[in-house]
Amino acid sequence: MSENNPFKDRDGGLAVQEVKPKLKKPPLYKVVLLNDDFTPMDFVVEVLMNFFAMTEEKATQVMLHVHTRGVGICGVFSQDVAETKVELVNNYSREHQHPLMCSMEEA
Ligand code: TYC
Repeated sequence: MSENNPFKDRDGGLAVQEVKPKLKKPPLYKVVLLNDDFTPMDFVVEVLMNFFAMTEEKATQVMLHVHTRGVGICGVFSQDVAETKVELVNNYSREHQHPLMCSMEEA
């Protein structure tokens, strides 16, 4: 019987088109620190260690990069995590009366 024959075309003559999956990967965001002339270097190192889980050595490297180049990456995160980090760092800096600026940009 043709119904049970796997080698026989059973689409009744219809063209069948493959559909691409519509799910996109969620975007990632870089969290960055900006340089300024007033925030003490020690404070920036402390922020990088406490909010971005860096060792003192890595935090010092990143801080010096920001100090000399003007901007540097603290890490790459999902939107929710990046927004939370930016908020926590900026609140912490304001609480300590430092102008340190943390922001995010799409990776
Ligand atoms: N430029 C600051 C100073 O000389 C140090 C500093 C580094 C400030 C990194 C902000 O994101 C920063 N004290």
